Amino acid sequence: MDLRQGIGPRRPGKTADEFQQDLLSNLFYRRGTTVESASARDAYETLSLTVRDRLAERRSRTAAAHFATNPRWVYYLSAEYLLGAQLEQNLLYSDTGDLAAEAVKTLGFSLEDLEELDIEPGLGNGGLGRLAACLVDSMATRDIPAVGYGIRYDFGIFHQIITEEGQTERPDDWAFHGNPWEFPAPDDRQTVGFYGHTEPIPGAQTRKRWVPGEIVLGEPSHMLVPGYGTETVNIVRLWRARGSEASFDLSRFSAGQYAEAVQEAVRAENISKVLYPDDSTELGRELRLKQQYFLVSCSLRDIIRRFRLRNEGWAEFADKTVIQLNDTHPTIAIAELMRLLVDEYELEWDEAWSITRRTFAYTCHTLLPEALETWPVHMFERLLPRHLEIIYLINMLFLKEVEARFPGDHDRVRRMSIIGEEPERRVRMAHLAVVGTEAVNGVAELHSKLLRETVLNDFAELWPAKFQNVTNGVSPRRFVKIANPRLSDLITEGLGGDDWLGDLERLAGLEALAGDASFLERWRAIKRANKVDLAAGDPDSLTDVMIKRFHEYKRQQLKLLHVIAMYHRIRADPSADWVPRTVLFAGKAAPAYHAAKEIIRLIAMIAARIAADPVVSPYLKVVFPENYNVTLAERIIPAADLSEQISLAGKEASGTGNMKLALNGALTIGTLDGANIEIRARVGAENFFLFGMDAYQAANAHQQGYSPWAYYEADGELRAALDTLRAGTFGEAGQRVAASLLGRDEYLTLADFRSYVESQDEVDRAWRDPQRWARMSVLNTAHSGFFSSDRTVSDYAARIWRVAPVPVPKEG
Ligand code: GL2
Repeated sequence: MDLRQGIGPRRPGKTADEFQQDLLSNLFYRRGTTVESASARDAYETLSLTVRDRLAERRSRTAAAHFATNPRWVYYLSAEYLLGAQLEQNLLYSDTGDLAAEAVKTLGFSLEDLEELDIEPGLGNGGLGRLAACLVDSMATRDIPAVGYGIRYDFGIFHQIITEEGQTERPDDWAFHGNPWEFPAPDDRQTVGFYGHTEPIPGAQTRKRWVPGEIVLGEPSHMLVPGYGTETVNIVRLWRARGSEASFDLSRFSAGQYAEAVQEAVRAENISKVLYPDDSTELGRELRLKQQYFLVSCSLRDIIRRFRLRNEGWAEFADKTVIQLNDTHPTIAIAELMRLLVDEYELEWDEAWSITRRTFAYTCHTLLPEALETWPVHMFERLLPRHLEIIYLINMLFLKEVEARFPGDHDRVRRMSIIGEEPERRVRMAHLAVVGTEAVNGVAELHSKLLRETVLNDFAELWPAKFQNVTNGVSPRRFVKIANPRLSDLITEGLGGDDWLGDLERLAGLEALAGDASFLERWRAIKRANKVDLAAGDPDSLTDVMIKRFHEYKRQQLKLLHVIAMYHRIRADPSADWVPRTVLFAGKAAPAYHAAKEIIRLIAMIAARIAADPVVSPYLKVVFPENYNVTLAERIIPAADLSEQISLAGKEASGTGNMKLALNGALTIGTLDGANIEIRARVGAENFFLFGMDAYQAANAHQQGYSPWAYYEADGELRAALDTLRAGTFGEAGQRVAASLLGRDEYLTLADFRSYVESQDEVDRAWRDPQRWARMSVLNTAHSGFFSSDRTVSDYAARIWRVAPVPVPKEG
């Protein structure tokens, strides 16, 4: 007999009265306060709980449906998640926005007041972390049983402050006031070992015993990830490191040695203390490797625990489990699963290896050689001695396979080895990731092609079928509906319904309206209103935005050279009919990346200089809103007219800001890099401002004796811009940037300058015809439906994960 029959929790109601009642109950019984004394924070927390309850009810039905189906699960392992603010999204996904707006009035607050207090968990650096957040959203939206695993960093990506001195960093204590969206799950705590040594087991061949020298606890909590327009609610499970009880030394404390008494616990907790704020390059620090193993070890044990709830034996493990590695950060999972299967569950090596290879898939997010993680063998050996032994064995067997396929090709064997020998012995995580997985994918067509042709070429020759492309995408809910409500309403009206939010290719229907003058007029008015809201500059000026991490390959320097050229042009002829522009930069630089911080300092200098210049400032304004994060992106993107995607071709794996901006009707000026190529192919070459060399030309330039000085000599406008920098007009930062450009100019900025400026002139011409611009803008939105992360997830599901949706039945 089912003991639960007929009983169950009271379900959250659907009416305004019920919502109101629940809000008050939560205020009294969970927050412990009263209407009279409720602060804004009390109201925020209470509202969040009330909304969360509605999602939790769906979560319970989701879990029941998943349990009954026993499907193949997708486990997404990622060191980063940039989830963005939660309240508005959860109101939308639970369809309680109107109820909430009414209900909170009785507490004396508006929804907008409370949204100000919402948390933004900044548990990621940039595109890679935001992609993870969009993918978990879309997995739920497409009813795919999935769990996202990550680390609950105490401090997320730093808070950026911009002054005339450039960027300074402050810690981001994102959950200082608590996080109402989070459920702690202390019962699912895991134990993780580090250091120590290995011992042979008498009679065993490959099995070994690992005796760790340090033990740390991983304590999980989860946040709910609802699907849009569906019943599914998945979770993101985040691990936080804790010392064990034994890590507190009571006798030392009693002896007054307070710091020593807690040092072991502090050491343990440091593992999840901070997100590493470097982007695309590795710091090479032991703590980071520790973080990676911590994430992997906790998550794999949790995955196995979940598997065993429903299955016996290992034969079906790979049929029930796919683990997607988000870049190389969690790649040590391949060695850890082998260790668990061989050492702890006593499987034969070959069987364990077959399971492991069929379980994992790997997404590569870069082409920059310096961003492909490697770890010194000596560090690995100290921290994870058993894993290194396992990697050696994997490597030995793998290299035998290579030798058998390419007899006598010693150079190939050396190139492909998981262990690099020069200049010091290092573990190449990308090689391990390719060897230990069933599928490897890049994140845009060009990126996947270049991976096969360059960095992973040897592997693609050995296993051509393993390599795939899955072009990135973004959530239309967060980046259109929530970020740009005005445009969303117009689109819904134009298309006669809001189905497009769950089926973004429907935006193509807007093409029919691109010739309708009154529609175009409303489209323009919305852009203008969004600019007024952003309040960054004159809403009638062309809002030209470059919003992304600061990295030399992304070439914020190139944009600055254009700004200086405009400055010179305006000064030379102040009475000409200039197109007024507001140039907006936003983004963070890794704290230790000096060249990138120099560029930020230079922007601050140029912005101040132009603002103080009465001749230039009517036409040109440079702004730099500080602390770029998901929330700020949601304000800037709807207001953008022009999207700067100007990386050197062959360097940006995909980009996702490019997609968000095009979806919101910004026109792109860009190179043939990353997903720009696919955007241009869809929106049409005539609605995209292309410039610069292609990836093949760029790859050969330095070899062919590229000389920045030749470009300096040949182009008067470029020379004048660089001379202004060299003269110190924009401070030492300007001098140093100029020196770098005239030194090696690694990212070929000067080579692309003329083509860029010509393309910008084309932008001005298009802008002078508002009707034409609006039409181009509509067509960008209309043809960007492909870039929904729902499509991305469907591609992964069909081609890599081979999983089917599991619909969750509606309530009762
Ligand atoms: C990145 C790439 O640089 C970026 O082009 C891509 O869009 C994202 C998501 O695939 O991944 N790789 C990387 O290490 N970071 C990125 O943003 N940080």
